[in-house]
Amino acid sequence: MTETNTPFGMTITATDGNARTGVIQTCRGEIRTPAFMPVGTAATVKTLKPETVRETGADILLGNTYHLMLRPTAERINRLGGLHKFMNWQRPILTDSGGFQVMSLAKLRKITEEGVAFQSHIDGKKHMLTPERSMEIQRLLGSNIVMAFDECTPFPATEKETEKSMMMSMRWAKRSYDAFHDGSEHAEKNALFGIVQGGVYEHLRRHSVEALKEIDCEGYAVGGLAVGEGQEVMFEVLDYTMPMMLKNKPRYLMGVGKPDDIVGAVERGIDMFDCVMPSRSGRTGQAFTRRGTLNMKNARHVDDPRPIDEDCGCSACTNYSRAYISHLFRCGEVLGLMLLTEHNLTYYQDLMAGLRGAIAAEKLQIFIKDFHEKRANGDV
Ligand code: PRF
Ligand code: ZN
Repeated sequence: MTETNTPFGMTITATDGNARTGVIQTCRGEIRTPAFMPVGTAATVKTLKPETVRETGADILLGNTYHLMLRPTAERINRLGGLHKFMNWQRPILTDSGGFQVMSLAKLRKITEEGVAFQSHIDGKKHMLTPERSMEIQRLLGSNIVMAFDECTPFPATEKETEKSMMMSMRWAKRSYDAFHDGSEHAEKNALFGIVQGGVYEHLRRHSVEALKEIDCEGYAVGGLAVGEGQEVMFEVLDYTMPMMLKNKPRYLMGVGKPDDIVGAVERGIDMFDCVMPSRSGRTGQAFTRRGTLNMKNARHVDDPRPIDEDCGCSACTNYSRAYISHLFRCGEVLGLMLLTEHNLTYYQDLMAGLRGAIAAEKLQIFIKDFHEKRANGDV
Protein backbone atom coordinates (compact mmCIF):
# COMPACT_ATOMS: atom_id res chain seq x y z
CA MET A 1 0.00 0.00 0.00
CA THR A 2 1.81 3.10 -1.19
CA GLU A 3 0.51 6.63 -1.29
CA THR A 4 -2.35 7.39 -3.70
CA ASN A 5 -4.21 10.59 -4.53
CA THR A 6 -7.40 9.47 -2.76
CA PRO A 7 -8.84 12.49 -0.94
CA PHE A 8 -9.52 12.10 2.78
CA GLY A 9 -13.16 11.49 3.65
CA MET A 10 -15.64 9.38 5.56
CA THR A 11 -18.54 7.33 4.22
CA ILE A 12 -21.10 6.14 6.74
CA THR A 13 -22.65 2.92 5.45
CA ALA A 14 -25.09 2.12 8.29
CA THR A 15 -26.33 3.47 11.61
CA ASP A 16 -28.01 1.84 14.59
CA GLY A 17 -29.29 4.32 17.19
CA ASN A 18 -26.45 6.82 17.64
CA ALA A 19 -23.83 4.29 16.49
CA ARG A 20 -22.37 4.39 12.99
CA THR A 21 -20.25 2.13 10.81
CA GLY A 22 -18.43 3.04 7.63
CA VAL A 23 -15.03 3.67 6.10
CA ILE A 24 -12.56 6.52 6.21
CA GLN A 25 -10.66 6.90 2.94
CA THR A 26 -7.06 8.05 3.13
CA CYS A 27 -4.15 8.23 0.71
CA ARG A 28 -2.74 5.15 2.49
CA GLY A 29 -5.89 3.03 2.29
CA GLU A 30 -9.16 2.55 4.10
CA ILE A 31 -9.98 2.56 7.79
CA ARG A 32 -13.06 0.54 8.72
CA THR A 33 -15.02 2.19 11.52
CA PRO A 34 -15.57 1.90 14.41
CA ALA A 35 -11.77 1.46 14.45
CA PHE A 36 -9.22 0.66 17.13
CA MET A 37 -5.71 2.06 16.59
CA PRO A 38 -2.86 0.14 18.27
CA VAL A 39 -0.32 2.46 19.87
CA GLY A 40 3.09 2.56 18.17
CA THR A 41 4.69 5.22 20.34
CA ALA A 42 8.36 4.72 19.48
CA ALA A 43 7.76 3.74 15.82
CA THR A 44 6.88 0.21 16.92
CA VAL A 45 3.90 -1.56 18.44
CA LYS A 46 5.99 -3.07 21.21
CA THR A 47 7.02 -6.72 20.64
CA LEU A 48 5.27 -7.08 17.24
CA LYS A 49 6.36 -6.78 13.63
CA PRO A 50 4.04 -4.56 11.54
CA GLU A 51 2.92 -7.59 9.51
CA THR A 52 1.70 -9.24 12.70
CA VAL A 53 -0.08 -6.03 13.75
CA ARG A 54 -1.84 -6.11 10.39
CA GLU A 55 -2.80 -9.78 10.92
CA THR A 56 -4.60 -8.78 14.14
CA GLY A 57 -6.91 -6.70 11.92
CA ALA A 58 -5.56 -3.17 12.41
CA ASP A 59 -6.14 -0.65 9.59
CA ILE A 60 -4.27 2.26 11.24
CA LEU A 61 -1.62 2.86 13.89
CA LEU A 62 -1.06 5.74 16.29
CA GLY A 63 2.35 7.40 16.54
CA ASN A 64 3.57 10.06 18.96
CA THR A 65 5.06 13.46 18.21
CA TYR A 66 6.61 13.72 21.68
CA HIS A 67 8.58 10.46 21.62
CA LEU A 68 9.70 10.67 18.00
CA MET A 69 10.82 14.32 18.22
CA LEU A 70 13.18 13.31 21.02
CA ARG A 71 14.32 10.01 19.52
CA PRO A 72 15.27 9.54 16.70
CA THR A 73 13.97 13.09 15.85
CA ALA A 74 11.42 14.00 13.18
CA GLU A 75 14.16 15.39 10.94
CA ARG A 76 16.01 12.05 10.90
CA ILE A 77 12.82 10.10 10.14
CA ASN A 78 12.07 12.58 7.35
CA ARG A 79 15.57 12.16 5.86
CA LEU A 80 15.01 8.39 5.93
CA GLY A 81 11.80 8.70 3.91
CA GLY A 82 9.12 9.23 6.57
CA LEU A 83 7.60 7.18 9.38
CA HIS A 84 5.78 4.66 7.15
CA LYS A 85 9.01 3.63 5.44
CA PHE A 86 11.09 3.89 8.62
CA MET A 87 8.91 1.39 10.53
CA ASN A 88 7.65 -0.60 7.52
CA TRP A 89 3.95 0.16 8.05
CA GLN A 90 2.49 1.34 4.75
CA ARG A 91 -1.10 1.86 5.92
CA PRO A 92 -2.55 4.96 7.61
CA ILE A 93 -0.84 6.54 10.63
CA LEU A 94 -2.43 9.04 13.02
CA THR A 95 -0.04 11.06 15.17
CA ASP A 96 -0.89 12.68 18.48
CA SER A 97 0.32 16.24 18.77
CA GLY A 98 2.59 15.95 21.81
CA GLY A 99 1.07 18.14 24.52
CA PHE A 100 -0.64 15.27 26.31
CA GLN A 101 2.56 13.19 26.42
CA VAL A 102 4.66 16.21 27.51
CA MET A 103 2.39 16.68 30.51
CA SER A 104 2.52 13.03 31.53
CA LEU A 105 6.20 12.28 30.80
CA ALA A 106 8.46 15.34 30.52
CA LYS A 107 10.23 17.12 33.37
CA LEU A 108 9.96 20.82 34.35
CA ARG A 109 7.08 21.72 32.05
CA LYS A 110 6.02 25.31 31.58
CA ILE A 111 2.85 26.18 29.67
CA THR A 112 2.45 29.64 28.14
CA GLU A 113 0.30 31.03 25.35
CA GLU A 114 3.20 30.28 22.99
CA GLY A 115 3.30 26.56 23.82
CA VAL A 116 4.96 24.15 26.25
CA ALA A 117 8.62 24.33 27.27
CA PHE A 118 9.91 21.12 28.82
CA GLN A 119 12.90 18.91 29.50
CA SER A 120 13.17 15.51 27.87
CA HIS A 121 12.47 12.54 30.15
CA ILE A 122 15.35 10.79 28.36
CA ASP A 123 18.32 13.16 28.73
CA GLY A 124 16.94 16.31 30.36
CA LYS A 125 17.55 18.38 27.22
CA LYS A 126 15.35 21.47 26.81
CA HIS A 127 12.67 21.57 24.09
CA MET A 128 9.69 23.65 23.10
CA LEU A 129 6.48 22.44 21.52
CA THR A 130 4.13 24.96 19.97
CA PRO A 131 1.19 24.41 17.62
CA GLU A 132 3.48 25.38 14.72
CA ARG A 133 6.31 23.04 15.74
CA SER A 134 3.89 20.16 16.39
CA MET A 135 2.44 20.58 12.87
CA GLU A 136 5.95 20.67 11.41
CA ILE A 137 6.95 17.48 13.24
CA GLN A 138 3.80 15.63 12.19
CA ARG A 139 4.41 16.72 8.59
CA LEU A 140 8.06 15.58 8.72
CA LEU A 141 6.85 12.19 9.96
CA GLY A 142 4.40 12.00 7.04
CA SER A 143 1.36 11.53 9.30
CA ASN A 144 -1.97 10.88 7.57
CA ILE A 145 -4.12 12.17 10.43
CA VAL A 146 -2.50 15.10 12.22
CA MET A 147 -3.88 16.09 15.62
CA ALA A 148 -4.21 19.74 16.60
CA PHE A 149 -1.96 20.86 19.46
CA ASP A 150 -4.02 21.02 22.68
CA GLU A 151 -3.89 20.92 26.43
CA CYS A 152 -5.61 17.96 28.04
CA THR A 153 -7.22 19.68 31.03
CA PRO A 154 -6.29 17.72 34.15
CA PHE A 155 -9.04 16.13 36.25
CA PRO A 156 -10.38 17.34 38.58
CA ALA A 157 -10.36 21.00 37.53
CA THR A 158 -12.68 23.86 38.48
CA GLU A 159 -14.97 25.37 35.90
CA LYS A 160 -12.71 28.45 35.70
CA GLU A 161 -9.55 26.40 35.20
CA THR A 162 -11.27 24.21 32.61
CA GLU A 163 -12.54 27.24 30.70
CA LYS A 164 -9.12 28.90 30.65
CA SER A 165 -7.45 25.71 29.44
CA MET A 166 -10.11 24.98 26.81
CA MET A 167 -10.00 28.55 25.45
CA MET A 168 -6.22 28.27 25.01
CA SER A 169 -6.65 24.90 23.25
CA MET A 170 -9.10 26.58 20.85
CA ARG A 171 -6.57 29.34 20.06
CA TRP A 172 -3.94 26.63 19.59
CA ALA A 173 -6.35 24.75 17.29
CA LYS A 174 -6.60 27.83 15.04
CA ARG A 175 -2.80 28.17 15.02
CA SER A 176 -2.55 24.43 14.25
CA TYR A 177 -4.94 24.88 11.32
CA ASP A 178 -2.98 27.83 9.92
CA ALA A 179 0.35 25.99 10.27
CA PHE A 180 -1.04 22.75 8.80
CA HIS A 181 -2.34 24.67 5.75
CA ASP A 182 0.78 26.74 5.20
CA GLY A 183 0.98 25.79 1.54
CA SER A 184 2.82 22.50 1.83
CA GLU A 185 1.80 19.54 -0.31
CA HIS A 186 1.32 17.37 2.78
CA ALA A 187 -1.93 19.15 3.71
CA GLU A 188 -3.47 18.32 0.32
CA LYS A 189 -3.41 14.57 0.90
CA ASN A 190 -3.71 14.32 4.67
CA ALA A 191 -6.11 15.41 7.38
CA LEU A 192 -6.13 17.63 10.45
CA PHE A 193 -8.38 16.73 13.40
CA GLY A 194 -9.47 19.28 16.02
CA ILE A 195 -9.75 18.22 19.67
CA VAL A 196 -12.79 19.12 21.77
CA GLN A 197 -11.92 20.01 25.39
CA GLY A 198 -14.08 21.44 28.19
CA GLY A 199 -13.82 18.79 30.89
CA VAL A 200 -17.08 17.73 32.49
CA TYR A 201 -18.86 21.05 31.82
CA GLU A 202 -21.56 20.91 29.16
CA HIS A 203 -21.46 24.60 28.19
CA LEU A 204 -17.65 24.45 27.84
CA ARG A 205 -17.87 21.34 25.62
CA ARG A 206 -20.46 23.22 23.53
CA HIS A 207 -18.22 26.27 23.25
CA SER A 208 -15.31 24.05 22.22
CA VAL A 209 -17.33 22.21 19.56
CA GLU A 210 -18.58 25.54 18.14
CA ALA A 211 -15.07 27.00 18.11
CA LEU A 212 -13.77 23.96 16.22
CA LYS A 213 -16.63 24.06 13.69
CA GLU A 214 -15.32 27.53 12.74
CA ILE A 215 -12.04 25.83 11.87
CA ASP A 216 -12.61 23.51 8.95
CA CYS A 217 -11.09 20.25 10.23
CA GLU A 218 -11.51 16.84 8.54
CA GLY A 219 -12.45 15.18 11.81
CA TYR A 220 -12.93 15.84 15.50
CA ALA A 221 -11.58 14.20 18.60
CA VAL A 222 -12.98 14.27 22.09
CA GLY A 223 -10.06 14.92 24.45
CA GLY A 224 -9.83 15.38 28.18
CA LEU A 225 -11.68 12.17 29.03
CA ALA A 226 -10.48 8.92 30.63
CA VAL A 227 -8.38 11.06 32.96
CA GLY A 228 -9.89 9.81 36.23
CA GLU A 229 -13.52 10.93 35.96
CA GLY A 230 -14.84 7.36 35.73
CA GLN A 231 -16.93 5.62 33.10
CA GLU A 232 -20.30 6.98 34.21
CA VAL A 233 -19.16 10.62 33.95
CA MET A 234 -17.34 9.93 30.68
CA PHE A 235 -20.53 8.48 29.16
CA GLU A 236 -22.51 11.49 30.45
CA VAL A 237 -20.11 13.86 28.70
CA LEU A 238 -20.41 11.81 25.49
CA ASP A 239 -24.23 11.78 25.81
CA TYR A 240 -24.37 15.57 25.57
CA THR A 241 -21.30 16.20 23.40
CA MET A 242 -22.01 13.75 20.55
CA PRO A 243 -25.25 15.45 19.37
CA MET A 244 -23.32 18.76 19.11
CA MET A 245 -20.81 17.26 16.68
CA LEU A 246 -21.01 17.09 12.88
CA LYS A 247 -22.56 13.84 11.64
CA ASN A 248 -20.51 13.34 8.48
CA LYS A 249 -16.98 13.54 9.91
CA PRO A 250 -14.95 11.06 11.97
CA ARG A 251 -15.20 11.28 15.77
CA TYR A 252 -12.24 10.03 17.77
CA LEU A 253 -12.23 9.39 21.53
CA MET A 254 -8.62 9.81 22.61
CA GLY A 255 -6.90 7.31 24.90
CA VAL A 256 -9.93 5.02 25.38
CA GLY A 257 -10.09 2.42 26.61
CA LYS A 258 -11.20 -0.78 28.32
CA PRO A 259 -13.43 -3.04 26.18
CA ASP A 260 -16.62 -1.91 27.95
CA ASP A 261 -15.61 1.77 27.56
CA ILE A 262 -15.28 1.21 23.81
CA VAL A 263 -18.62 -0.59 23.54
CA GLY A 264 -20.41 2.23 25.40
CA ALA A 265 -18.67 4.94 23.36
CA VAL A 266 -19.49 3.24 20.03
CA GLU A 267 -23.11 3.08 21.19
CA ARG A 268 -22.90 6.86 21.68
CA GLY A 269 -21.48 7.58 18.22
CA ILE A 270 -17.66 7.39 18.44
CA ASP A 271 -15.79 6.06 15.37
CA MET A 272 -12.14 5.82 16.45
CA PHE A 273 -10.18 4.78 19.54
CA ASP A 274 -6.60 4.33 20.70
CA CYS A 275 -5.30 2.86 23.91
CA VAL A 276 -2.14 1.24 25.23
CA MET A 277 -4.24 -1.24 27.22
CA PRO A 278 -4.13 -4.30 24.91
CA SER A 279 -0.42 -3.91 24.17
CA ARG A 280 0.72 -2.76 27.63
CA SER A 281 -1.34 -5.28 29.59
CA GLY A 282 -0.04 -8.01 27.30
CA ARG A 283 3.38 -7.22 28.71
CA THR A 284 2.16 -7.45 32.34
CA GLY A 285 0.45 -10.81 31.82
CA GLN A 286 -3.15 -9.65 31.50
CA ALA A 287 -5.14 -11.43 28.78
CA PHE A 288 -8.49 -10.21 27.45
CA THR A 289 -11.04 -12.87 26.59
CA ARG A 290 -14.70 -12.90 25.59
CA ARG A 291 -15.46 -14.20 29.10
CA GLY A 292 -13.37 -11.66 31.02
CA THR A 293 -9.70 -11.08 31.78
CA LEU A 294 -7.04 -13.55 32.89
CA ASN A 295 -3.70 -13.02 34.61
CA MET A 296 -1.30 -15.38 32.88
CA LYS A 297 1.05 -15.23 35.89
CA ASN A 298 -1.63 -16.89 38.02
CA ALA A 299 -0.68 -20.43 39.17
CA ARG A 300 -3.99 -21.89 38.00
CA HIS A 301 -2.86 -21.80 34.35
CA VAL A 302 0.29 -23.91 34.63
CA ASP A 303 -1.47 -27.21 33.77
CA ASP A 304 -4.19 -25.77 31.53
CA PRO A 305 -4.00 -27.13 27.96
CA ARG A 306 -6.72 -24.77 26.65
CA PRO A 307 -5.95 -21.69 24.55
CA ILE A 308 -6.30 -18.23 26.13
CA ASP A 309 -9.64 -17.79 24.36
CA GLU A 310 -11.34 -20.71 22.61
CA ASP A 311 -13.24 -18.30 20.32
CA CYS A 312 -10.10 -16.47 19.14
CA GLY A 313 -8.42 -17.31 15.84
CA CYS A 314 -5.09 -15.57 16.52
CA SER A 315 -1.89 -17.57 16.17
CA ALA A 316 -1.34 -17.49 19.97
CA CYS A 317 -4.72 -19.16 20.51
CA THR A 318 -4.45 -21.51 17.53
CA ASN A 319 -1.03 -22.88 18.40
CA TYR A 320 -0.30 -22.43 22.11
CA SER A 321 -1.84 -23.37 25.48
CA ARG A 322 -2.41 -21.30 28.59
CA ALA A 323 0.09 -23.66 30.25
CA TYR A 324 2.82 -22.81 27.72
CA ILE A 325 2.19 -19.06 27.78
CA SER A 326 2.16 -18.99 31.58
CA HIS A 327 5.44 -20.94 31.50
CA LEU A 328 6.94 -18.29 29.21
CA PHE A 329 5.84 -15.54 31.63
CA ARG A 330 7.30 -17.38 34.61
CA CYS A 331 10.64 -17.65 32.82
CA GLY A 332 10.54 -14.04 31.64
CA GLU A 333 10.72 -15.22 28.03
CA VAL A 334 10.19 -12.59 25.31
CA LEU A 335 7.89 -14.90 23.33
CA GLY A 336 5.33 -14.69 26.15
CA LEU A 337 5.06 -10.92 25.65
CA MET A 338 4.81 -11.36 21.89
CA LEU A 339 2.04 -13.98 22.02
CA LEU A 340 -0.02 -12.15 24.60
CA THR A 341 0.29 -8.80 22.79
CA GLU A 342 -0.77 -10.46 19.54
CA HIS A 343 -3.73 -12.10 21.26
CA ASN A 344 -4.87 -8.94 23.08
CA LEU A 345 -4.70 -6.83 19.93
CA THR A 346 -6.64 -9.53 18.06
CA TYR A 347 -9.24 -9.50 20.83
CA TYR A 348 -9.64 -5.71 20.44
CA GLN A 349 -9.84 -5.92 16.64
CA ASP A 350 -12.39 -8.77 16.81
CA LEU A 351 -14.44 -6.62 19.19
CA MET A 352 -14.39 -3.74 16.67
CA ALA A 353 -15.31 -6.10 13.80
CA GLY A 354 -18.18 -7.46 15.92
CA LEU A 355 -19.41 -3.92 16.61
CA ARG A 356 -19.19 -3.01 12.90
CA GLY A 357 -21.15 -6.11 11.91
CA ALA A 358 -23.77 -5.55 14.61
CA ILE A 359 -24.33 -1.92 13.56
CA ALA A 360 -24.59 -2.93 9.89
CA ALA A 361 -27.20 -5.55 10.84
CA GLU A 362 -28.98 -3.12 13.19
CA LYS A 363 -28.40 -5.60 16.00
CA LEU A 364 -26.14 -3.50 18.22
CA GLN A 365 -28.28 -3.83 21.36
CA ILE A 366 -28.28 -7.65 21.06
CA PHE A 367 -24.50 -7.59 20.55
CA ILE A 368 -24.00 -5.39 23.63
CA LYS A 369 -26.25 -7.58 25.79
CA ASP A 370 -24.32 -10.68 24.73
CA PHE A 371 -20.97 -8.89 25.30
CA HIS A 372 -21.89 -8.05 28.91
CA GLU A 373 -23.51 -11.43 29.66
CA LYS A 374 -20.49 -13.47 28.57
CA ARG A 375 -18.19 -11.35 30.74
CA ALA A 376 -20.54 -11.38 33.75
CA ASN A 377 -20.59 -15.19 33.73
CA GLY A 378 -17.17 -15.21 35.35
CA ASP A 379 -16.28 -18.60 33.84
CA VAL A 380 -13.02 -17.61 32.17
N1 PRF B 1 -5.37 15.30 24.01
C1 PRF B 1 -4.40 14.75 23.23
N2 PRF B 1 -4.06 13.45 23.34
C2 PRF B 1 -4.71 12.69 24.23
C3 PRF B 1 -5.73 13.20 25.06
C4 PRF B 1 -6.09 14.58 24.96
O1 PRF B 1 -6.96 15.12 25.63
C5 PRF B 1 -6.16 12.13 25.86
C6 PRF B 1 -7.20 12.16 26.89
N3 PRF B 1 -7.68 10.90 27.26
C7 PRF B 1 -5.40 11.01 25.48
N4 PRF B 1 -4.53 11.37 24.51
N5 PRF B 1 -3.77 15.50 22.34
ZN1 ZN C 1 -6.06 -15.18 20.61
